[in-house]
Amino acid sequence: MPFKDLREFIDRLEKEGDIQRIEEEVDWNLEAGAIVRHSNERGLPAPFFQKIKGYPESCKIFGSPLATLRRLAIAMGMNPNASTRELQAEYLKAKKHPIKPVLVKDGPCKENIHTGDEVDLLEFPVPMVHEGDGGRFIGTWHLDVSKDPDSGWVNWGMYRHMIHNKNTIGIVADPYTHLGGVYTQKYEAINKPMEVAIAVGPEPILTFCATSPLPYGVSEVDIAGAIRGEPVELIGCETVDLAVPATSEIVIEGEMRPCERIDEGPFGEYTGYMAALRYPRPAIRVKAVTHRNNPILTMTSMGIPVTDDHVIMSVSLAAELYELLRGRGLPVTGVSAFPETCYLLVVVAVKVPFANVAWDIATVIWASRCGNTIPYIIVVEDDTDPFNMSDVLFALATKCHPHRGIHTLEQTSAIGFEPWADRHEREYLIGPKTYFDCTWPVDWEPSDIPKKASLNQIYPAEVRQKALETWRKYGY
Ligand SMILES: Cc1cc2nc3c(=O)[nH]c(=O)nc-3n(C[C@H](O)[C@H](O)[C@H](O)COP(=O)(O)O)c2cc1C
Ligand SMILES: [Mn+2]
Repeated sequence: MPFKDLREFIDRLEKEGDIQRIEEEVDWNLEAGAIVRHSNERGLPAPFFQKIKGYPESCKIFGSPLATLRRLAIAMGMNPNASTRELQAEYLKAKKHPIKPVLVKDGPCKENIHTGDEVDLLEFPVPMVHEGDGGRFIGTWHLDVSKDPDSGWVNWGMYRHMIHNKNTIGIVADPYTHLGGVYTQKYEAINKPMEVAIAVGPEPILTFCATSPLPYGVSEVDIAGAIRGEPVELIGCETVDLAVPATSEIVIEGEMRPCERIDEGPFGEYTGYMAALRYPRPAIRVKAVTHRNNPILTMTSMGIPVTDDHVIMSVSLAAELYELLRGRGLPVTGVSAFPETCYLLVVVAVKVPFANVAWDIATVIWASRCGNTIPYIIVVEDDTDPFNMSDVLFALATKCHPHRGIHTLEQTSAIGFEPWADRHEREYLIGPKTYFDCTWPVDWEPSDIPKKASLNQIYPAEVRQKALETWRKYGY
């Protein structure tokens, strides 16, 4: 049975012992962010703040819903101990059987409705997440709904929202994202505002799908339905022609005016640093806010691994790349994006079919919507388990030629968040990309390839068998 809403998910985590209720009063100003951060850095249960300084007891904050693989597995309705590879397989399976949402007339997100002058986003205990952030961020765990003006295609994504004032928020939807692309290339081109609806605190798997790098034209809500095994219930908005999950905790409706830019950021980011500049970025003028009684504001405290986005991308992004490469006929056997590498690095394992297959893999990834932001790719042979970091480091150190095995393209598109980027690169979103080829060259003689000195490869089967039996005799 899928979760009906965030609250049912919280109840389940409570049963699993994976929530820390915090009854003491906590300050929205940095303190909540610091506690969530601590839970991320130690892999601890998700903090659930019951009392926020200066706010009524009815307002609560829930931090890092999916910051561990275990919580993501639970959200997907899987065995809590499922592996990354298993979650990837489940995600890819669901994608084959999309389930369209249904529209309902009533839902808890309409329990309170504020429009026009009544809108005040600071009625919620919006956190100042990190010291040095450009402001308080109401959107660090939510989903954004928008529509293509030509085809009517509805897109979900997650793009951060900083508060400018009580009814204006920022949005960072990079040009390569669907919302960012549709806004600049379609709405601004015809000088029309773009409507946006933001659902804060929907059922967690909906947020997971919103952040998945699904291709253009695919509606994330259909994939969410597939993972749930039941359609998502949507409800129409009050002031925009969009629909949101009916059980969302808080819904923000508004529009992005063409060509409007307001200084936004900085913010502690998924790369583990506060690297991108404060910069004029698009904004959303809020027309209505609706919310449940006793609303739960969801938040993350982005930064060094492991946070929600690192866990999510180790499943969805890596699975998308796997499917993409397989779809191009490349005999890839696994793709991993270790949470520790902030999805700036992916590892691809392949049964080498021809010389320099690593080049094909890298170019397919870099030319794709979901892979153009990944500056590092490690290509290993299928005898290396791409999900085992020790195996990957061993392959990198022993099979990648320090000169011929490392290939760099100097001037490519970039995201401006890379901690190593200089000021010019950050401002113009330019940067290098590198792939590491950890495969034995196809043009080597078989006798030139060193034999691996492992138990499995360098001993005759009977000697290996005997060695194992000897150990077993000693009780190992
Ligand atoms: C917690 C979290 C925060 C994110 N914040 C942003 C953001 O501020 N800007 C952005 O462009 N992408 C952000 N992303 C990544 C996008 O959600 C992701 O690229 C998604 O695929 C975008 O949807 P789209 O492909 O439909 O455009 C974030 C992801 C997560 C998990
Ligand atoms: Mn999309």
